[in-house]
Amino acid sequence: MLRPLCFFLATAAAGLGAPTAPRPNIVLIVCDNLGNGDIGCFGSTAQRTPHVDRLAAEGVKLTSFYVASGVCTPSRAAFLTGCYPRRLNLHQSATGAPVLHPVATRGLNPDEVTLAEVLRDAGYATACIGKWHLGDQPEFLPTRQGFDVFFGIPYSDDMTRDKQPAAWPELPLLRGETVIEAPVDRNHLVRRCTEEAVRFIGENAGRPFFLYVPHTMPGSTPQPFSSPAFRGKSRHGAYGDSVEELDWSTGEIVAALEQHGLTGRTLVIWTSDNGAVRRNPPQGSNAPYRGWGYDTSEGAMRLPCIVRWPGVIPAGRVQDELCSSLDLLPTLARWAGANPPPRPIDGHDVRALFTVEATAKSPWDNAGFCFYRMGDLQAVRAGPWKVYLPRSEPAEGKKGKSPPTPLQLFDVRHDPGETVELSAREPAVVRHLLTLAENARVELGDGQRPGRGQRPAGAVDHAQPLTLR
Ligand SMILES: [Ca+2]
Repeated sequence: MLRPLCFFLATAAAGLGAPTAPRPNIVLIVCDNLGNGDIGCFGSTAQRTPHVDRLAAEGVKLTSFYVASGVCTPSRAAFLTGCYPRRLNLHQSATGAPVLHPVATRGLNPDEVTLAEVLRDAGYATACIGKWHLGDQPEFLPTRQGFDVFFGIPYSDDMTRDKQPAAWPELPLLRGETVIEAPVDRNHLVRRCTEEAVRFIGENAGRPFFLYVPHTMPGSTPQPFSSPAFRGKSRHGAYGDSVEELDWSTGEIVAALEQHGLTGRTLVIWTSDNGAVRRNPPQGSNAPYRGWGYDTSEGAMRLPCIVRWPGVIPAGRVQDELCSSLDLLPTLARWAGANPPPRPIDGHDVRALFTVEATAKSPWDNAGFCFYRMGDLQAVRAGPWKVYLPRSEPAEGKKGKSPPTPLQLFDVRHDPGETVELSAREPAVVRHLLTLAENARVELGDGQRPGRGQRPAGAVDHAQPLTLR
C-alpha cells in the first residue's frame, strides 16, 4: 500500500531541479553517538568544530534529518540499504538485543543490495573505513557487501573481551577479512582510519569512488578515546577531545579532496548514526532536542547532517524539510547514474531538497516517517507533526523496560524541544497520523505483528570469534 505512492513521489521529486552534473565521488562520514548539540554550526559552544562548520557554510545544513533507529546496528543498516531496519529484520539481534554483539549469528543479509554494491556496479571504487556493525561473520563483512576495501573494527569499540571473557574475542582490527591486530588500541582508531581514508582518496583520485567512513567515536564508553594529539586539549573533557579529533578527521578528508582537485567533483555527507547517549559529564548534547540516544526521541534520531557538493548544491543554505538516512541510497544512486535496487526500499530520491531553493517539499509528508525502537513502532512524523503512539504495555529497550506512555502530539518543526503537547487541540492531525501508523504496521509490522514487506536477516548456524591467526 505504501509503495506505489512512494514511487510516484520519488519520481515527482526527481523532476524538480535534478542537476545534469557529471557523477560525483561520494564521501559519507557517519559519527557514532554524536548529537545535534555537539557541533558548532548546529549550536554547540562546548567544543571546536571548525572543519565541520566550514563544510556547512559551503553546503546545505539539514535540520530535520532523521536516522532510522536510535541505536547503531539498525541505523547503519538503513544508511546502506535505504530500508527501515524492521524491513531487513535487523531491528534486533538473534538473541533479542538492540544491536549485534560479537560472535553474532545474524547479519545484514547478503541478498540485500547496499549502496556500495549499487555504486560499485556503476564503476565506483568503494571503501568502508571505521566501524561496520552489520555482522561479524565472514558472510556479513563489508567485503561481501560491495566494499573493495575494509579497514576497521567489526562492531562497537566497547564490546571488549573483558565484558564476556568466555565468548567474545579481543577487539579485532581488520583489513579486508583478516584480523591484523587484537586487541586494537582504541586511542588511535580515528587517526588511523583517517589516514586510511586519505590514502584511499589519493589512490582513487582518477576514477569515481565511494568512501564510507562510519566512525568508532565518540562511541559508547564512559570516556571516549582520542589520540595523544587531542587528549586534554578541548574545554569539554574526553568527550570534547573526541569530537575535536573527529572534526580534525573531517578537515583531513576535505583537504585530501582539495589536494587532488576533487572538491567540485565530490559530494560529501557528514552526519551521525544516532544521538548522544547519557554519560557522566562532560557529555554530549542533543540540544535543542529532547532525550538521549537509543530511543525514538528527537534527540536520539534527529541529527546534524551536512551535504556539500560545490557547484551543484548551493552554499550556506538551511533545509528544514524532513529527510532521512533512508534517502541516501536512492538519492546518491540517481546522482551516480546508477539504479536503485529492484526490491522495495523505503527511502526517497531527495535531490530536490538539497538543490532547489525553498520550493521543494519532503516526500515523507504523505506516507509519514516511522520511529521504531527495536520492533516497536513508537512514533510517526508527517509535516510538522510527530505523534508518540500510546503504549499500554511496558516496552523492552536497551536500558530495560520503559513505562507505559499516553498518546502525545508535538509540532516538532516549531517546537523542536517538544514542550507543548497538542493532541487535544488537533484531533484531525492525530487521526491522520494514526492512519499512517497503521499503514506502516501492515507493511513493516509492529511488536509481535509481522509486516508483509519484511525480509529475512542474514543468518549462520554457528558463529566464530574474529581472532588473530
Ligand atoms: Ca551509534
